[in-house]
Amino acid sequence: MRSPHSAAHKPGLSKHGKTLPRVITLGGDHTITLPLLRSVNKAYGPISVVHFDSHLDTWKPKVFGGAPSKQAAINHGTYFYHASQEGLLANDSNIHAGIRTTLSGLSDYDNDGYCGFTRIEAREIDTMGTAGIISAIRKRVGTKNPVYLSIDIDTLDPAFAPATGTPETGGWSTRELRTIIRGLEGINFVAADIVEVAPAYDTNAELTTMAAADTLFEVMTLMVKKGPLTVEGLGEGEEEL
Ligand SMILES: [Mn+2]
Repeated sequence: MRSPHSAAHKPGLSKHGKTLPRVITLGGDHTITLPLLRSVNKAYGPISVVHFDSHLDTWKPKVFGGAPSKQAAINHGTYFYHASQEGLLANDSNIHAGIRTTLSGLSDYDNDGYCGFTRIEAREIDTMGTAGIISAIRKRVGTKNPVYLSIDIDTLDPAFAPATGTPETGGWSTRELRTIIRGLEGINFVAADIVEVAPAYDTNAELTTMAAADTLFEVMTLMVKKGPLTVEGLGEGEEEL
């Protein structure tokens, strides 16, 4: 019988030098990214994150939710703060895209910077265009290092993805998000998630789940086109910064 195709015997990108399979997670509450990053950390060490979201998700527990208990301090607006505190994020090589959240104050952006992130705001698509956004993300994470991709469906405008817990107006269209993700070809995405989809709140036409499924298609296509995460492929197509 033919054994399943695998590149596990080849030298890979992980810190133990193995070629590991990628993991894609679908949800649900964005807090799940914290345990996922902890697992990814065991395999790769500190990792760069490309984060599509309308919110920062780096809030300190006292700012977001009031942290009434130790357990409640970890939630879908604070998990990146905890990830940063736990040393899971690579220094200064993480980026948010699609941001348009209400802020508690300018200190939110300062704190976000301390967690190692820069930001592309949703409205910047009007001046930078999708090409400018793609270029900024590529420059930030490069094509050499392992990268984690986290996509909150609320990156999309509620017109395209209404079924989510914390919708924000003024977001990108499904076409724009798909174009931007397509532009990230060649980046070493070792794992990804697509989260905050709440099918029970969707329209009869199932707009949100359709957008999430097609976003997943784009992410999987990036990974398939890139091929296994072996060391041989490393460095090819590296851009000048
Ligand atoms: Mn989020």
